Amino acid sequence: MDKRVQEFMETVKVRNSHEPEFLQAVQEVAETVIPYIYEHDIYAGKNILSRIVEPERLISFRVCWVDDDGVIQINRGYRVQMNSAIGPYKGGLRFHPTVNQSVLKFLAFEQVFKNSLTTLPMGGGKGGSDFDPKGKSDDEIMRFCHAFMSELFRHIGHDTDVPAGDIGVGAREVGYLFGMYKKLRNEFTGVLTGKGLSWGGSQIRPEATGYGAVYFADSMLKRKGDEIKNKIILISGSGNVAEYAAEKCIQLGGKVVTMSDSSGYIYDKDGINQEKLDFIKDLKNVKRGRISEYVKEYPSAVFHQGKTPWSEKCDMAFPCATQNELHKEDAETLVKNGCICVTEGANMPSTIEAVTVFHKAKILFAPGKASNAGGVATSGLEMTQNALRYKWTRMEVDEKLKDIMKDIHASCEQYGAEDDGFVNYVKGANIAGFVKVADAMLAQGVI
Ligand code: NDP
Ligand code: 2IT
Repeated sequence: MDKRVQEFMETVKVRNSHEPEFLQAVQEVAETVIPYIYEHDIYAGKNILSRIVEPERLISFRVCWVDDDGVIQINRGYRVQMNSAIGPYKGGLRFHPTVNQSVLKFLAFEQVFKNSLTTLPMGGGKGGSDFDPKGKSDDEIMRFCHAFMSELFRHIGHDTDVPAGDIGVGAREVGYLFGMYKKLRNEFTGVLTGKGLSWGGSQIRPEATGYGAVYFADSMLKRKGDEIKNKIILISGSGNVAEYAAEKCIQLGGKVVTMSDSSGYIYDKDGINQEKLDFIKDLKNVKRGRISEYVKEYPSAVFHQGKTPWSEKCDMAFPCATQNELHKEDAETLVKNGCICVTEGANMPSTIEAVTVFHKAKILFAPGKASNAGGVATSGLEMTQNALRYKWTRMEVDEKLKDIMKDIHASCEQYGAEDDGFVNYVKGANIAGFVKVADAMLAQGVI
């Protein structure tokens, strides 16, 4: 590791020693941004990155609610308001038992760079709870969401901080959260994104992260004169991002052979077509079932319990489940099996060692902060429509999303292209995201 990066990381480690995910996300950015800072005098002596790694505000609160058996449950809620240099804090809420301060700080940190890349005026934030939605009744979900918002409402607002969904938070949860916010504040504003279409939501927001990731992969392939048509594709996850990444791959003629959840993955040698994907959407979003049930409906498919899909042969891979789900050995297997393109739909699904393998092999690799930015970008478009009290058509929003993903790809190329024509998308995304935020911070002074 570069000595300057090492020194910087030592100081960050002292302050955040029990936060491995946060340290991982910071290291990945520091490795590319610190050399850039040293090459550009305007950042000298300003401690910009040291300021960016410190949240502007970190809120932690108790959430009490009563379950269906009348038992009082206690969870922990958080909101990390990381950086507001270029706009109000913006980022999702995650409900998952693994949520803690480290996970939310890593996500909020990534969000700062991602939101900067979208070209829209959004700062970075993230929040959530260690609440586990699995197995909870609809009433319990509602009571939890209402209890969570009964504290969060004090800290957010359409010009202050605008949350949205993430793992465990989809349209249903956003509805309950919005309802309580509206009641407590007595105002109908765009304080959350991912709302339903009839009450302020945007067309394409549910699809945007998955579609956007595929648009980004398409740009990477096109640059090399290639396309998604006929490619064999591995997808992990079967939630919001995975479902719509699969849908767009299918529409563009790709053959998606895997999807997964935390219990394992299904392999369908015939490919998951739109009809099979509709079955998965209904299974996961309406019936709230498990991906293993796919093989009962389609017996030619196989379920691999407790495994991730990366050992299957493919041309392209989209990790769309969670952080650190793709390790060094998985990356080596993917490369050995001929995979030419890995596009992150999830946030930080590949470990630092896995990314090094992709870079050494010089295959196309898109980090989540670039390739999954379509979701928050479309949230930004939802905020604009709410502010205008106006609605764009499905086609209009999709066109804007495509343009934004092309712009993000171009920014990555601008800062990440190497002499031999290879694009280091990690370097490109980090530096392009950093420059906009850092310049705004310099303009605003020491605050
Ligand atoms: P969902 O809750 O809709 O789906 C999550 C999926 O990932 C499920 O299939 C879930 O399986 C699986 N998963 C979750 N945790 C684990 C785990 N620890 N190990 C294995 N599988 C796991 O979430 P999203 O699709 O919204 O989010 C997926 C990823 O995409 C996350 O990294 C999120 O931060 C990122 N992202 C989301 C955006 C959005 O707009 N929603 C935008 C940008 C990024 P199971 O049901 O078994 O838990
Ligand atoms: O990680 C992410 O970018 C999200 N979960 C979406 C955030 C948003 O505000 O739409």
